Amino acid sequence: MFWWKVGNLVSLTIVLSDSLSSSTPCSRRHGLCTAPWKKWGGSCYLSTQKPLTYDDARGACRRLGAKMAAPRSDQENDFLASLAQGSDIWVACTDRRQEGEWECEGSQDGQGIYTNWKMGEPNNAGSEGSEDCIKIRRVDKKWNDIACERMFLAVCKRQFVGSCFTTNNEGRLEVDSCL
Ligand SMILES: [Ca+2]
Ligand SMILES: [Ca+2]
Repeated sequence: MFWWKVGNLVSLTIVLSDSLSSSTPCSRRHGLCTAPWKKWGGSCYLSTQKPLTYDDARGACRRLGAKMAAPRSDQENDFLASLAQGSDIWVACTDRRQEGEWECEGSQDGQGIYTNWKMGEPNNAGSEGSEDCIKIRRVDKKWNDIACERMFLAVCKRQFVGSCFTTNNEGRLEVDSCL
């Protein structure tokens, strides 16, 4: 029985190795998010353990091999809020470079970004003098621009450990899939 199992493992390994050189496009995207990272969409997400300033949160995510998350849809915005467990959280966008021109992690110049501003925001107000970073408000998941020196949780986002492979309708790996 033991050798039978090993034999199957070897043949599976061969199939996977063969597939590495395949250029077949993946029909479905799969991947692994190792605990405690949570899988959503095509990425893995993890909240910081404690509130941090905007820059410290960015650094914390980088040290994890990730980037601070900037949601690109209502669905992703809600998902980030759910990970923060009732806390306010940073959005990886800033208008430090040019007041009023928001640049987000992963966005490219000239492209529109997803936003979810609370009515009346962004207002660049606040007692600190300027508000050049963004938090998601825990009460309604809307955005407010706020001083970058404040401290909130952040959600880090990174790609799957594996990339993708193709499965059939029964969930079985297909021979011509790619990794
Ligand atoms: Ca500002
Ligand atoms: Ca504000």
